Amino acid sequence: MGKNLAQKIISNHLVAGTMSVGEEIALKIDQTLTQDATGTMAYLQFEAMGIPKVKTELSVSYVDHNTLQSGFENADDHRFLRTIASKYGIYFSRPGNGICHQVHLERFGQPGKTLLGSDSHTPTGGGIAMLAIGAGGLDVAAAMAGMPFYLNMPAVVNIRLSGKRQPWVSAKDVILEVLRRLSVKGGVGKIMEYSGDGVADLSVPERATITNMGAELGATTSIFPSDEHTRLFMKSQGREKYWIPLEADADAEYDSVIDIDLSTLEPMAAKPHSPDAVDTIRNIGPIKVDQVAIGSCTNASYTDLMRVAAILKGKKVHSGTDLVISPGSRQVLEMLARNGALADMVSAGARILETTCGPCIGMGQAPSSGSVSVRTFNRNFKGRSGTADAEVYLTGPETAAATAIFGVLTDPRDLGGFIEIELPENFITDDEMIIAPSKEPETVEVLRGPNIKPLPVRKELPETLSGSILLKLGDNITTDDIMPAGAKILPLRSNIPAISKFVFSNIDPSFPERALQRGGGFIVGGHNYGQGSSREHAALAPMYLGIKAIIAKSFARIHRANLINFGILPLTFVDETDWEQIDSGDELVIKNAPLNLAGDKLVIENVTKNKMFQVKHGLSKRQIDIVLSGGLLNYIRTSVK
Ligand code: MIC
Ligand code: SF4
Repeated sequence: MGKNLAQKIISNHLVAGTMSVGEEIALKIDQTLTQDATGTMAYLQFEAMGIPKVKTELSVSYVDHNTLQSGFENADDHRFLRTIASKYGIYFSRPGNGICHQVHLERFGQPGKTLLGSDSHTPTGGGIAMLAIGAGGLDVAAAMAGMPFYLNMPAVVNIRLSGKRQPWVSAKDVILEVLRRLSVKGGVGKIMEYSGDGVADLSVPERATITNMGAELGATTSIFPSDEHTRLFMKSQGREKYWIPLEADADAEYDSVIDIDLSTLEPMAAKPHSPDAVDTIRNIGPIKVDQVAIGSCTNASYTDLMRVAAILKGKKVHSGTDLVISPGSRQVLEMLARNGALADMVSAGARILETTCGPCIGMGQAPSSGSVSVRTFNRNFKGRSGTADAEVYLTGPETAAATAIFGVLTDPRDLGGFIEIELPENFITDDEMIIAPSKEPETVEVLRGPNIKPLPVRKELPETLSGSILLKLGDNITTDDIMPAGAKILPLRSNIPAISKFVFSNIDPSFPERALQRGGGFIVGGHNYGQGSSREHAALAPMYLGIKAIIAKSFARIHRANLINFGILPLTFVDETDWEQIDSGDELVIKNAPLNLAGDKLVIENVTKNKMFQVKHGLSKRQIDIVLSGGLLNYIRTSVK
């Protein structure tokens, strides 16, 4: 039997396990990427592993998230990242060079390789047939140290594309259609593999929009074949020598199939406050829009912004609407500057921002109170924009540009004749803003600012786990709920004692103090605990506060892995009705925890209620050893060297 594309790359990188769905497998990782908001921790962790140089083929450290320098913290982090990269064999993409996923696609990605990134949108690389996966920073640090990446073998879903899109229908509409059909949980434990005649209708940047936003399905990753489009893209980046053709075998099998006829799609938007609340622009209607933001790792490629510039050319942004544009990379911005498209944007009244994440992660450009913001981004969770009562819609760049001109949500088909944009034959490929690692690493001093605090490390798992339930929560708690982001809190990503003061700050501001006073304890959650971003601070900061276990109905993939990595037990109820029987403040005891982990169930005594209940841990032997050691870092230090 033939293999599908995902199986081909997985089998080429398989270090342990077999490719049966759900089984734990280990993959060799060829390349890693980090961004600054998760990178400082990842490199502190790598440093603590005591390995002199990264063992990957390529590791790149990007600065793109924390670029508002309203205090010394972010600038200090940039300096730390630059020096530690130089010392340990890592390439450093300077602030201003662009958003990690965009730059990696342009300058480093290679079809057929594995990429592990400390950011949930790492699957962008699937646009050029990489197996690109998002993970917590510690998993990325372990990969840099040469260890394989462990995950459960995902099911592979074949999304068969047929036909051609109508004029003004964008790649964003394709992924919005997938989200509409499958929902934000529809991709959990799955790889979305695109195939069919319709693939030829999509350029590489368009494919990257689709694989990028596959993260919003909860998918492990998404991938397109490597074909003539891929070759031309690699060639235009001066990297044709890394191109290989790659596609599924003709007789490949898939776990399931979804058919999409591209010719039936029309311009769409995800409505507030979820990327799967999708409807057509026509159905939503011409609602008044106060702000339009174009950019992010989803929709800020050269072709995206060229089309935006062409729409804006000779027009003015509506008097009641603000337009902000953040190009995805310095390459994109320089191309636009040199060919005049940037002038068309500026002349139309667009506010041009840095080539960073910017408004997407709440680093500036928060909308006004109660207003409507149309964004070309990938997430519209409530409050993520920085304004709790803003209504954020996610659209393609054409809809966003048309909306900026008319001041109301506008279907780009109303603009008239379609504007064709060709990929240039050659991009400007100047990598001077990417600093190669030092040839004399022993001479490099790692510079740490006062906000960069040593990494807290947990002790071995004790015999008895006891404490009170500090917080009881319902379903779908996001990592933004656990460890909020935004311009105020993000600068503390390298300072766990300081950032831990904000754990659950939007839900229960007294949580951190209570946890510290009581010497830690337990958290109770509902289904899908920890959905959203890959930020490991949502595990690391609770660990610092002494959290011993999370008892929930179910967990999101990356967050569960992060909890294990930091020695926090992720436990699920055997009988979900027990959730109702326990309350905040109840005293719990788990006796003989290390010994009992050998079985698949643990007994928890609720001392307050004088009752017992059972929980499962679902940990593999390797994960049990990690938890027993007090986390992955201790495990690596003691067992791998
Ligand atoms: C995001 O889009 O939420 C982020 C910021 O890129 C996160 C990473 C982080 O929290 O640092 C992600 O998606 O992983
Ligand atoms: Fe940056 Fe937004 Fe992309 Fe996250 S989703 S990497 S914050 S642009």
